[in-house]
Amino acid sequence: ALEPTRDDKFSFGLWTIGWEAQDQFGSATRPPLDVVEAVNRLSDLGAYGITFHDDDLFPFGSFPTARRTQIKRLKGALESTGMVVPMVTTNLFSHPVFKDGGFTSNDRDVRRFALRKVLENIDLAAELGAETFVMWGGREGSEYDAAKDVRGALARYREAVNLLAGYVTDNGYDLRFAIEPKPNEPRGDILLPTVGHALAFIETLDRPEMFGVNPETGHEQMAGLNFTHGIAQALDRGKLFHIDLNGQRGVKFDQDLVFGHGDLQNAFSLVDLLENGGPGGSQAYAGPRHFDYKPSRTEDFDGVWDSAAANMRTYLLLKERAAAFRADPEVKAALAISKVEEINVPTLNPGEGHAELIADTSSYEEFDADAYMGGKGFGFVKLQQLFIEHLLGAR
Ligand code: 3MF
Ligand code: MG
Ligand code: MG
Ligand code: MG
Repeated sequence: ALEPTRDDKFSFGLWTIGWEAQDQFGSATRPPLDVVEAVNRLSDLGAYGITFHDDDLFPFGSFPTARRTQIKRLKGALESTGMVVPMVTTNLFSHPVFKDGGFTSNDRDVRRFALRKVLENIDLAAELGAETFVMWGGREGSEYDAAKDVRGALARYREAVNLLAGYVTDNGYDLRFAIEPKPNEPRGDILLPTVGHALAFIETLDRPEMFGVNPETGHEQMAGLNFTHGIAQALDRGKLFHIDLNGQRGVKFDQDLVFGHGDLQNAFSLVDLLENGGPGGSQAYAGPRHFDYKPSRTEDFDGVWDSAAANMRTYLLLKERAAAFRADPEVKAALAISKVEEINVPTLNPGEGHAELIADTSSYEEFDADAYMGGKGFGFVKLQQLFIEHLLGAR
């Protein structure tokens, strides 16, 4: 069960394993990776999908013939391996033209160019049978408050994505959009910084049903937020369209470590939620388990493939541990003492409104709040210790 199979739906960005490892302070430490090699190696490791930005496949500004050549090579590799492209995304952040953003650049000409680049890429996503179109607005933001009219920028963001949804609808494409929040980096502050911000924005769109989120582990954790909580809130709204799994250790730059190599406890609760958080303990999320990580700059190509395999193995280990946690009678007893399931019992009786609640003197007048002083505790720490022991493989 620790051997990845296609059914596990593991996918990787071409930009992850293909990262040449140039960073703010140093040049590349690895040569480029060809897309055909990437598909073949990932397939051998047990992944089912590969994703990419337009510019990962063919350089910015490529002529149509060069584009077609690369698309053909990718398609050939997909055919020979059985790999799929579940998601496509657009690079609106690398080229100098996007230095102040794409959809929300102060420069209107840039905004129109960005829209055209995305429209072209949507055609490619549809051609390859992708289900999800991710939008990470890494350059949509600012460093200086006076330099960006945030309300105007949000209006332009809305205008842009409304146009894109209309394009998908008019062309009859079977494609949904997933907005990827991030609080900062590369901009000082990025618009739609967290899952919650993105969910609120989606409700303001013309076709909100076509939009969900693509949360990334490290992006929420960079803001000191609980990734599992963010995912749970997205699931609550039926908005978890896609996910970027990786590792992050605390509030600092976007580390993009292997999944589980950051906050391991949060990774465990996340896998438990995805795998067992549906109705009656069923799977809560059926989409790709997509890794958006960076093989560390210290690694050679063996290290790249070891790290790719590590993402999947860690996920499967945590899935196995989560199943054991859920099956343990002691855990079940601890969950009952902690009243974890009682949160699913509505607070009001069937048909009860405020008048009936006020009429129920047992809820207030006769309720003994003081009994909670020194009274029974919730036993959360004992439950947490069981969680840790299962995570450690000690039970
Ligand atoms: C940056 C990211 C992005 C997005 C990608 C997919 C380059 O921190 O996470 O990766 O995931 O653009 O939309
Ligand atoms: Mg990221
Ligand atoms: Mg990241
Ligand atoms: Mg990402």
